[in-house]
Amino acid sequence: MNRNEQLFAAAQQHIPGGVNSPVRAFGSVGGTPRFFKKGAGAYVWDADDKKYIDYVGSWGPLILGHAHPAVIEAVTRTAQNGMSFGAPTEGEIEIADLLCQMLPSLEQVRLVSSGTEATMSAIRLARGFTGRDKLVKFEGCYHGHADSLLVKAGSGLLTFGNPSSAGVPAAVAADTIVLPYNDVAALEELFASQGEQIAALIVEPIAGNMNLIQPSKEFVAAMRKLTQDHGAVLIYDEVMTGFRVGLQCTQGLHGITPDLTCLGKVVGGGLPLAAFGGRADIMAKLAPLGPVYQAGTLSGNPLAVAAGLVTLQEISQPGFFDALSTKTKLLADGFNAIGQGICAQAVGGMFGIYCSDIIPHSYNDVMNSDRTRFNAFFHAMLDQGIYLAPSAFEAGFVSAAHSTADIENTLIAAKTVLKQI
Ligand code: KE4
Repeated sequence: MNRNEQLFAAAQQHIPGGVNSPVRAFGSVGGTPRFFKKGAGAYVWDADDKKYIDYVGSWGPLILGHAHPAVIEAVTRTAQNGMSFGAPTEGEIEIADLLCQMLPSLEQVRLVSSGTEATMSAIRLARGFTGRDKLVKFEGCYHGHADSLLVKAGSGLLTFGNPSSAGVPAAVAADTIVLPYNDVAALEELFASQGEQIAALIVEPIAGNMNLIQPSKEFVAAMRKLTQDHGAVLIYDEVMTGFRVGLQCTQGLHGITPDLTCLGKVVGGGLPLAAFGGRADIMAKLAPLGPVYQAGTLSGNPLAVAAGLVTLQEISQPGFFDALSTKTKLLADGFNAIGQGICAQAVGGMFGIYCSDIIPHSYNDVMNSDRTRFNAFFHAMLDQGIYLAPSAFEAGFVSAAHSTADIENTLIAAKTVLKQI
């Protein structure tokens, strides 16, 4: 047994499936998950000292790359003065002001510790604000693991073929209405019949949890118009796309002002920090001001705030996203040039690779991709020292630390393996 195999066996002794988040378990691609012991820039090293070019980046947060010196310095310096107070700190004001300055739709923002907390809280807030119960989500979208969202969800649920989780009471699931992503007619029909009962529509404005799927312009416009017309809250779940696809997130690309936005991943720079925010009149319903309760022991944690502040400042530097987008597009274009049953697309610093002849536009398109070929491709690339997301239903991420040479070496590896599998 190599070290990864030894550790995986040991991990399963007291950790269910040997992992603390299911998608890490290599369940759909098979084989032994890699236990990483070091990350630096674009690279990670596993327990057997094998080096990889990393295109997962902790599932999106590490837009600067692993162990960025400025992030490490800020976290280390902050830790010298204490880890957590359970009381307000100045840093929380600084990052709240910065987020509201960077994202015009944010009039107020509340910090939490995970994307799940952000979406769960935003939905409760929308229900409290409207006095309604119904929630609209889309098949294949994943918004974290709060009960009302584990209905036909993406990410690990889709990866393991059980899009609706056990343990969610039927009464809870009954208030969640699931529609096909990019289906304008279905959206119009629903709002025509139930619009006045709908508290909120939550969407991944660019989907990344059924692999990367882009919305049509019509779909984007319909979501905003229909929620506006019927008094429902439009929640943009930008936990993955926030400050990943561009400096003003997907809402900036779409020219849409959502009522609430959920953020995570990049905003914490690799530490547990997420956020939800938006219209002041809605946020005013939150405790301690209003009747909607939401809380967290480590919310606004000083170390996570320090990591997030440095990350947001670094990505705000002139040219950051031009350089990141150029490298990510170089990767996608390179995969498309290779062909061999693979195609790809890029948006800002995220990309999708599909074992398909077409770029998917819907959940069904993704489900028709060749998962067997993807799994073979994943392992062949792993052997070549390229770490892709261990699922055909996940997006990939490039960091500022990836060099053009890294991208070119990745494409050389892909060209080699695609001839062999
Ligand atoms: P967390 O609770 O995992 O911080 O965030 C949940 C979440 C919410 N919304 C979107 C759009 C998300 O992508 C996520 C989490 N993404 C997955 C990867 N696709 C996290 C990885 C994992 O589950 O281990």
